[in-house]
Amino acid sequence: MENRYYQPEFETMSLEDMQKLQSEKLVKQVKHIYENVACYRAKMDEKGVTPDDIKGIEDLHKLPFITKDDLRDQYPNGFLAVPQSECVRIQSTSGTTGRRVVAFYTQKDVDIWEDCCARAIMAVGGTNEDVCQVAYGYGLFTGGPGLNGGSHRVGCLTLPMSSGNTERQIQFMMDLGATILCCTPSYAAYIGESLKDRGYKPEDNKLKAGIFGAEPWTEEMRRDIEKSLGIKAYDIYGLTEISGPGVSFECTAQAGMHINEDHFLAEIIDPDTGEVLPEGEKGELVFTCLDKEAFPMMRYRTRDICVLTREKCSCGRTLVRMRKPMGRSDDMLIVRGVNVFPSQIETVLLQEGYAPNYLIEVDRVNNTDTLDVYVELTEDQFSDTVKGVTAAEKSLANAIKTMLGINPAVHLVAPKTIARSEGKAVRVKDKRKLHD
Ligand code: DLL
Repeated sequence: MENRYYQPEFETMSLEDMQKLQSEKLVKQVKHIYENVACYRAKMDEKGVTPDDIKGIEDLHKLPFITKDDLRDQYPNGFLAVPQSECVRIQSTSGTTGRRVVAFYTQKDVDIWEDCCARAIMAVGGTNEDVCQVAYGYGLFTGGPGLNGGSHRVGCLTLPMSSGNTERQIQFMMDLGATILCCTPSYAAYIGESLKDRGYKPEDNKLKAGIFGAEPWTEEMRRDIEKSLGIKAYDIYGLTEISGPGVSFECTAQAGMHINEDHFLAEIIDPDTGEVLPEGEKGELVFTCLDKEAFPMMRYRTRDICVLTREKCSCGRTLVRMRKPMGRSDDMLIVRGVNVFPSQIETVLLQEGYAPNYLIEVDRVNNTDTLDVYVELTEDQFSDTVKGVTAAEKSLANAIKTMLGINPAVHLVAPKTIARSEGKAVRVKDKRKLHD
């Protein structure tokens, strides 16, 4: 498939010019956040750094980090850097009220974000001749709105399907001849299976490419999806705090994701010491937003473990590439595209009157994530009627679904059957093999 650029002037910029541009933007951006975000100003003051100390990207390491906890402490708008009247949109991460992050956007922020998604669509060969089916969730989640905006910018006919209702997805895909599919890789795999179940062969659909992200997936899964849908499957990465999908994207070389580094400056740090690591070393990915007006993250710690490379890419883009994230340095799980913190499940158990003896098991069966929650009953709760247990399991599953937005399988087990640990409790078993 032909590789095209949406904004070649930035996508193929020389390293020297890119670094000059990044430096100019950084100097301005540090002033903007220092003047408008009290808690970041306090962090800088505490470190003894002033905006005048930042002359270019070589001084980036002097700036304090922002963590998810900082965002939680400042919920909902402590990081808002412009008057709210200048904002046109919010998006938000999944999670409990305590963990939820609300990201604000001005029109310019939305424009840049959509440009980034347009780059991703053109990088997989998208043009105004394409029919782009967006089957990421719409609403607070950034997936749907981001790819929707990118698809408009490229001029594709956009099918704003949102996720779910697979019957309807398939009907529109076939009737309108969708050529590009955007959704989570697990949903793509499910759509592939559903097509097969309905007697369709891969060549029966008009799809040529898929843009899949929001959760970790393997090369093996890529091959399965490519086979079942008869397409090329591409990765896309992003996070709500930095804008949404399109922070980085894969090109037809399928060899890592190009970071839109004219907007998002990337660093890799040692997650324990915070020290900046050289190119090629594995560590935590940190982003600084160079243009964001409303929610300008500075050295935001993503918790994603990753490697960067500046090796030349055959597509001609000079944008630095990141490998697929190789895990996280916190306990967040991503199950069917939804961010899940074990503490959320624990909160529900306690609210529902269960003891905090539980085990969360995540697996991937036929390319679909499974979430099993084993919960130990106390002696008092232990009921010998199967009916009683089944009803209690159902009710707990519903309560967890309300919290997370995804359905778990709940198993109530007899007292003292979940192994106790002598050190830190092992509450999560992630049996998915996500990396080589
Ligand atoms: O998942 C944004 C997105 C939407 C990206 C659609 C791609 C496509 P959040 O819900 O804030 O935002 O979750 C962000 O998801 O820190 C990673 O841990 C993980 N993640 C996102 N993309 C990928 C990917 C969206 N391609 C968190 N591979 C991030 C692995 C990913 N993990």
